[in-house]
Amino acid sequence: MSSDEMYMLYHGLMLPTAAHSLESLKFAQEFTFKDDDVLAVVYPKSGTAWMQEVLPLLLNGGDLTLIQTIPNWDRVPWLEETRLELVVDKMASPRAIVSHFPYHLMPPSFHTSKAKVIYVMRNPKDVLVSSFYFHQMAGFLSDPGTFDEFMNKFLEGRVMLGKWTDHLKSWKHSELGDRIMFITYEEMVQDLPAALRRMSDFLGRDLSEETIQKISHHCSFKTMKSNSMSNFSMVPKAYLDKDKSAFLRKGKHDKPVSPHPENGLTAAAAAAARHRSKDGHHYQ
Ligand code: PPS
Repeated sequence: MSSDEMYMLYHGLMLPTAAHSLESLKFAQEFTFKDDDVLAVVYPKSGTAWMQEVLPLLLNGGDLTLIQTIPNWDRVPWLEETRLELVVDKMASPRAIVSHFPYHLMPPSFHTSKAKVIYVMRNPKDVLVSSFYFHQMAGFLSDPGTFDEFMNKFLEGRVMLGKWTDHLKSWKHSELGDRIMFITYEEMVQDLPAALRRMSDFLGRDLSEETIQKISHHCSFKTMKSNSMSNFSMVPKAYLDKDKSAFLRKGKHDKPVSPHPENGLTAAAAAAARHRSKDGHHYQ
């Protein structure tokens, strides 16, 4: 596939054609949100797969059935991607859905529903590094080039789903009020049980400490890495080449960063520069 064929432009955003089509985008625009749906919005490489593990467990009292029997892309599908149309009729309520979309691309029914939103932010330096490795392993994404080249593309927003800052700013929307909760990837890494408690409170779930600990165990990096329904091991090598990188690669963070978009971007550039060795080939 040539790099021209790898992406489509949708409202100015680059989307990989491997997972998006005109039909899937139309389906997303016509999608009917229900009041008890839960939407996790995550800029790419910021914890989407993690939320695909967390949400079914939080919404089902720690029941492991979904995470052990259904691949993450079908158990918590992306709003904008092709799988949603194929699985939506089989999804039991309360449904969990993920999206990489900015706020202004949400369908009309999202605005009239009471569906709750959890927005996951990650230190953009780590997003950049994670994305760089992901572009090396993903046969359906363009070659990232050198780290410097990729960093420039990332900072200018010439990457899938556009600029990190634009994405975050779009969701800092006053219309959302208390329908939205912001959480950081770093918070989840530092104290997952506390992050799970905060999310379960937001979602109105009354979970015992035992259940929180159970969910935390099943959502740990180590457990997810060995769950074939969550580690992308079923994806053919032509799409994700695990010899080049793992999907669950490091699962760490550098240090907490201010969620303020401008601060975050400056931190991204500075920290990325720190992590480049002199030959430009050794990254975190
Ligand atoms: S994607 O392709 O946009 O859907 O990627 P996404 O799932 O958003 O992000 C992938 C990164 O999330 C890390 N991850 C985790 N970190 C810690 N704990 C758990 N349980 C976990 N699950 C996923 C994953 O390792 C990727 O980060 P990096 O830094 O590359 O390891």
